[in-house]
Amino acid sequence: MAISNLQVARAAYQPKLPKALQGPVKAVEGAATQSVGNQEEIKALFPNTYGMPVITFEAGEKVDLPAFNVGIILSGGQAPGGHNVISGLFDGVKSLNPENKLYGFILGPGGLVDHNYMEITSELMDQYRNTGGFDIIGSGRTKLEKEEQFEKGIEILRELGIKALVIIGGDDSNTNACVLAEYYAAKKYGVQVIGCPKTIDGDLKNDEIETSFGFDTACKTYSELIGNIQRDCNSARKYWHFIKVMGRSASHIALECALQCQPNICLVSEEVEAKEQSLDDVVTYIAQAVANRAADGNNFGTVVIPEGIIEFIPAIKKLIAELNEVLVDPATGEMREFPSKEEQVAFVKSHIAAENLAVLESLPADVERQLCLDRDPHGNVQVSLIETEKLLSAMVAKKLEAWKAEGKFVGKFSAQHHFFGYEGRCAAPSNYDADYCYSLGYNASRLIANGKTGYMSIIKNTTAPADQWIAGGVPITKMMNIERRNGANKPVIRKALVELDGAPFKFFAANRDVWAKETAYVYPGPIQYWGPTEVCDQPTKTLQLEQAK
Ligand code: FBP
Repeated sequence: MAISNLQVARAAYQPKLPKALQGPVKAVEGAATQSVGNQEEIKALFPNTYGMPVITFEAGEKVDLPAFNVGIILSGGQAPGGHNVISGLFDGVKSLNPENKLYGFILGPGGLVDHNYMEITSELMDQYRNTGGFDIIGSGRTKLEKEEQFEKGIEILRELGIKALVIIGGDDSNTNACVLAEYYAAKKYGVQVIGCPKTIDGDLKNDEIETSFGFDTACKTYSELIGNIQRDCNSARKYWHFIKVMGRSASHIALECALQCQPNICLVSEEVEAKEQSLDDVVTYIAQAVANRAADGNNFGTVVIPEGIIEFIPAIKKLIAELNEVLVDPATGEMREFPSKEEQVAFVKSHIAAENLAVLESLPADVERQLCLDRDPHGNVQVSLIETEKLLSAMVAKKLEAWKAEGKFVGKFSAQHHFFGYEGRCAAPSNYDADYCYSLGYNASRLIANGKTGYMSIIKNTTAPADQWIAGGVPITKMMNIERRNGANKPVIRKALVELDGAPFKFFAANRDVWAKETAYVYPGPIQYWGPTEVCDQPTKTLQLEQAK
């Protein structure tokens, strides 16, 4: 494989570990835990993995363990640092016993079910250290939820002598990891399941998980691009740039990019929902900012849009909830199948309430169609396929035309559109993600060695230098509640949305009016790997504001 000079130099980088993981560990157990909601139901569904304590690792005595093998799965969307979780796990497992082997299941959870795997050897691992992407074994979105899948899984796990399976994923994949852990524990199959918190969306976080890995690098990559656009925008002074950024539900990415770049406008879906804004309210807000800047002679600007915003506009959210019910066959609990997309749209339209149909038909044809079509395997609308940035800019243009006729707008409006998602998901991990991910993986080996199952690997205190980071594990059931999914009530990990009373949003809200009117752009530039620590090793603004004492 041909490799770049940067990759050669990065391969030599030794990621940092928390002090407790630099030698043998002992597990210190906290008090019994409870799920964040629906305690009785979650406890009944997870009798073997409910209520376990949070674990913290401290320096301990070396224990000699017999050799064992471990399996690893990358699940869902790519996130920078996935290879470092694997290298951390690889090094951790080998440090326990050099005879231990690590097997990767190919292309996500489907690899476990289909018995598609490869051994991760030291030669292979060395080619991927500190690189972006999930290409070492590939990822996939197959949902692990059925008994027959679990049984197919145990066949290959036994054949390969695998004692523990590590699943790297977001909230949906870790929910499945927990169901699998419970199933194998109930059946006394002797296979442990450990999760690792991944997603660029940043919405897998809570009291125990500070941030999901990949969020840091992805946001820095998008912020570099947004900063470059802002320079261009401020140089030519003739365009409004509508920039959609990934984040299927939560607006953490949009908010972090706004904190880094200070665009004229950043929409936050959670605020749109809380204020019960309509699509027209959102459009009016943007158009007003355009008009205000035009009045100062500034016919240019930037608008950052979270990709999930469409789902947070209350009328559309209600519509999607009904569409989700209608798309599922109640007899099987599975998505209905249709001979063609046209028939699917027609079926859906004839089965929803008149009020929701009116909302659906008020939307542009391509958005209408996307909302009626298939969900991803976890039941999510594929918002990355909806061109919200074009929808909003067209609506803003129309409003400004009307205002022009009324004499309320005296400028020019010309728009450019961008969607930043796939550009950042496989970026080479920042130093933060390189260290954080390696630590998460290494730590997972210690959870395995301590016999834990149904836990997620956690690393805390990450705004401090790495040797002060705290390593441990949190029972996945602690993060769960019951939510409606695919037409049924399901136990799921509660997604972390942007908190409107949290420090990151408050900081943004306190400054955004100035950023809207003035040209207060910040140009963060590319991620740096070598150089002053204030340039190379800073965590996200979100984390810094959340952890500011
Ligand atoms: P995960 O939650 O699996 O990490 O994926 C998140 C995400 O990157 C979203 O931001 C985006 O909407 C989605 O994946 C796109 O999915 P796909 O890669 O299947 O197009």
